[in-house]
Amino acid sequence: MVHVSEEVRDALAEGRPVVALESTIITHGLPRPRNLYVAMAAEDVLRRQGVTPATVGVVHGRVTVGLSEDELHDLSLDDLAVKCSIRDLPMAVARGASGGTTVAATAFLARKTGITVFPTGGLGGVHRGAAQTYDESADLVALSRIPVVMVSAGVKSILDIGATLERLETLNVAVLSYGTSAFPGFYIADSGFSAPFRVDSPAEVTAVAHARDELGIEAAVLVARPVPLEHQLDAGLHARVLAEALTAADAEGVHGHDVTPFLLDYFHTATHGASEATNVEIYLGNVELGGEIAAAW
Ligand code: PSU
Ligand code: MN
Repeated sequence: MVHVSEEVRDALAEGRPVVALESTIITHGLPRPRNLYVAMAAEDVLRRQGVTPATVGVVHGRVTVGLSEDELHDLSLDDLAVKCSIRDLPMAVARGASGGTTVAATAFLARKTGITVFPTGGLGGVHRGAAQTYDESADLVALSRIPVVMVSAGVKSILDIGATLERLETLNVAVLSYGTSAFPGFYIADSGFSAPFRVDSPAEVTAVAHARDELGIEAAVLVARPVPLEHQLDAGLHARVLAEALTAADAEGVHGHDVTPFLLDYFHTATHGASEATNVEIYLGNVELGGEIAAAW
């Protein structure tokens, strides 16, 4: 049921490094035409490192690991593309729909295919007000069960970061901040929370992940890489826009899987593209670190 491209199959068979990439960031995370540019740029970053990219997505009901350039192009323009978390995959297959896979679904399919390393921009987590809404990303539960090595700029700053860190602890996900002891906050380098562990090299990450595997622990290792300071969003702007975005989401009754795309889109518009530029910096930097980790692995 999972179509794996020839390029990815060959790389895996020959034991060469492969890195999985998600596609919700293309279909729902970034506006056009930046989304396609970023999808291609992420693959280029990996290829330049000698790492094979495996972008995951659903094309007319075909679950695919290793989307072609044409498939990426079509997905980036598809208004009907579904945001596919794990629970949405069977529906997309049954109905022949196309979709972008979230962190949860991408991690699931990567692991099934034998790919361990998977970078994204910002992981999903516990939403603010979750005590009332129960809105917590399926990314968290997925990471508790899928032993990938995930690279992310912490969790998205639109979330309740303290609660998300608590949940990651409950869910047995090891959180390693990269090159800092602060836990990053996506658009902002330092979320104000500290990370449980600090690592400073790809080799340290792979040592932890190998030990995890030897011990038979089935949860992900999360590498939290902060956005470089020169690319972070201005803290004042961030606080102001976040407050506005949350109020707007509430007023418009946005809920379920629409919340994250709504808030990201609000940021991109209200900051006149500044958050979009930051998001791209975050993402491509995480992809590069993912490539280094995969090579070290
Ligand atoms: N990182 C980004 N942009 C995104 C996402 C992550 O820089 O759009 C996506 C990922 O696919 C992640 C999803 O899994 O947002 C989380 O959505 P939710 O909060 O509904 O689980
Ligand atoms: Mn949600």
